[in-house]
Amino acid sequence: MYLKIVLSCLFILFLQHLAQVIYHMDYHRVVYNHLPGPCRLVPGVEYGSEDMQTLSNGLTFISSGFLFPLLPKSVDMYHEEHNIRGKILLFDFNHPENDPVVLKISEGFDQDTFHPHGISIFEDKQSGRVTLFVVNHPPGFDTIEKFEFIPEENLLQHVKTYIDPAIILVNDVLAIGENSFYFTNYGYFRGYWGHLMEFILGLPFGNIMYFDGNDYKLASDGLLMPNGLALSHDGKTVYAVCSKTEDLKVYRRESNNILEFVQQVPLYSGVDNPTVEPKTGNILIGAHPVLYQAAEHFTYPEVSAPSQVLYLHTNSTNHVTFVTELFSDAGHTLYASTVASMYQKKMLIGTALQKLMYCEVRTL
Ligand SMILES: *[C@@H]1O[C@H](CO)[C@@H](O)[C@H](O)[C@H]1NC(C)=O
Ligand SMILES: CC(=O)N[C@H]1CO[C@H](CO)[C@@H](O)[C@@H]1O
Repeated sequence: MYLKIVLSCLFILFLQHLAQVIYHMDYHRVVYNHLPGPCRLVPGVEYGSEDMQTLSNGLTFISSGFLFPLLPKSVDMYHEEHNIRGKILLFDFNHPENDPVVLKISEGFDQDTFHPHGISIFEDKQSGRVTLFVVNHPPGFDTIEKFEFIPEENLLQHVKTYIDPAIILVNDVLAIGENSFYFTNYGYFRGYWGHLMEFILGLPFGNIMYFDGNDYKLASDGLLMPNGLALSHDGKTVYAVCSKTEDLKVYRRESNNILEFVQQVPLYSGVDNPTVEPKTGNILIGAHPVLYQAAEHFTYPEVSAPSQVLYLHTNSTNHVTFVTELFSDAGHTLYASTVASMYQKKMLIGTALQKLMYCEVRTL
């Protein structure tokens, strides 16, 4: 009798969880199209523009050639078939008619195993020096690479590779100084099945770590698939996007760089990578509004999936006050947007495995 009750309860719990997982896949969602102004695809970018960041002068660094340990073999094959190489592109918002330039990388750095993912830039206001941190997924383990940008030669001078047991399954990096950064560990398991278990059971094994130049320390933990990171202009607030819980979390940086949770902004969409707009401090997020289509796209990159860009208005204390949908594409032109960056009412929208779009923003 008791056994029956316990078993029924477990069964009901299981059903409830299953319903949640199915709901999360967005089979019920419909996406319509709208643009913020004239938009066009940027020539020359066919195989990914996964993460990007715009400097105060409008120069924008874009990572391309994304490959993630958790992606299925079919994506490796897609890479091989199209001879996709990891690279960093440079786009100039002051001359949007010019196509992005592929930055050269200094000799000695292994470009064959370069699979860039999240990127972040530290701009030294005094010296003007630009330091670029890039999450890399060479076979078997993750690293964070540090480069110095040499503008006269369009060159990235490789400076250092960070390898550590704390760098587990990294998604994004957030530069704080020339030698310090935050980064997200997306989860604990690097294998397909381990990760599937984390996803289905909702195990919060993700975290945000801080590196101070010498040591790695935990800045925030118990997170469900923390993804992209961004920093407010005053440097006091860190924004983190969690894909699984479909929200943006706002954290205050304590003096010891531990992150104190401040606000949770539910977004009800498969949100991906945030960027902060140089002038206003408002946040742009690329998102996957329909998860089951995104999942199919991340298995077979030629299959379309909808795109969405959300614009989060912030107030002077870096709280999010309201959200505008800037761009929506049911999957006709741009497949599976992951990130967007804006500069003086012009916007770039990136994708993990496909094209790059440029828009003029006239609706804000
Ligand atoms: C910003 O918004 C938050 C949340 O709505 C609010 O608590 C805070 O007081 C606001 N700050 C200012 C300066 O208005
Ligand atoms: C830097 C970063 O957070 N990248 C994320 C952006 O989008 C892709 C595609 O879904 C994610 O897998 C990345 O983790």
